[in-house]
Amino acid sequence: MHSNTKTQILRILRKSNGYISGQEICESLNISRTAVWKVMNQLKEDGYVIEAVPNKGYYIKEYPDNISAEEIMSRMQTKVIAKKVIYFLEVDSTNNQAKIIADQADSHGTLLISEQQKTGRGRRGRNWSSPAGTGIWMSLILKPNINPANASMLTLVTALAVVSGIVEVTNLDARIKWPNDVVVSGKKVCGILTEMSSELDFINHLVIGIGINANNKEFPEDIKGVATSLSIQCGHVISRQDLVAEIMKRFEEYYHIFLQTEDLSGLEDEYNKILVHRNLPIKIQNAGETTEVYALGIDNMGRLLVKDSNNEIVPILSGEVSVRGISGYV
Ligand code: BTX
Repeated sequence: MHSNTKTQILRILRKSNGYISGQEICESLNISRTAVWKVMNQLKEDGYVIEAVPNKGYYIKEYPDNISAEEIMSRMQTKVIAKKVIYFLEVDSTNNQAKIIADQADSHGTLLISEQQKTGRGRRGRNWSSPAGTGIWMSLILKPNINPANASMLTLVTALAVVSGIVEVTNLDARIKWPNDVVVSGKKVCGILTEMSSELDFINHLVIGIGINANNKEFPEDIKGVATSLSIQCGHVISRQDLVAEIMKRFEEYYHIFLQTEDLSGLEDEYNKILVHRNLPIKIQNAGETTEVYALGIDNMGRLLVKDSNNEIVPILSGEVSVRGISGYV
């Protein structure tokens, strides 16, 4: 059975308000009754609770906690982003897998997602804890026709999409720790790792890796102090499917706005509203030196504008420094 059929049937079932007959599904997809019946059986095996009532048809009563390619694709109403989804039960790193297929002609917008990463990576060789069945470990392939020098701003665009998605799905007060950590209650719920293959003036591809602690109940000793999950913060399990779909939808909107100017002119206000350090004193660490400054907000190039002890406004480039609140991680 082609996975497209499964995606289409899921989409039809989700859209129909109540029961939909096998006949209607056959007609709208131009497939046989047997094909529909086969997909229904597969869906049941995947954990969907489907009611089949004679003369009425099919109805999905319960959705499993499933982030399969078909489940995510059947939810997407985007034009390009995450129209194609590749799902893994286990992988080294979704960023690694994305890089392997990124040079294929039609890979732009493809989303790779895994239940577990064996060697999930953070920035600069750091480790990203990615246990099975709890989080959202995913990578998006993009091939933007922009100046490579502007590509790092897409990490900020992604952080904005993640926060908007989290707020929509959970109502939590999620914020951005510049440039690209997403925090709730002062602890990290999401990290973003953007990797690029480019020539001086041309981007071959970008891979944006997004790791979200969705339903983690606990964390390894070494990150307990800085990490939290959305479910810990909400007090209930959250739907990973809803969150992935919402983030991809937001990302497509923001990406479009970014491309119009190739900078953050159209997004900086929204970003600054959810910046955790805005108008607060912070410490910046650069090459072993720590300075206390006052964070103002980002500019249209994604630089953090800070006021130094001489009351001068200085732009800070991401990658250059590590930002810390006066008392700890945030
Ligand atoms: P980062 O370098 O900002 O953060 C890494 C640091 O965060 C680690 O050194 C550790 O202290 C802490 N940490 C590790 N795991 C977690 C966690 N689950 N929650 C909170 N804090 C943690 C951030 O790098 C970029 C992370 C990107 C992860 C995605 S997942 C999909 C894709 N594939 C992949 O290998 N990486 C990306």
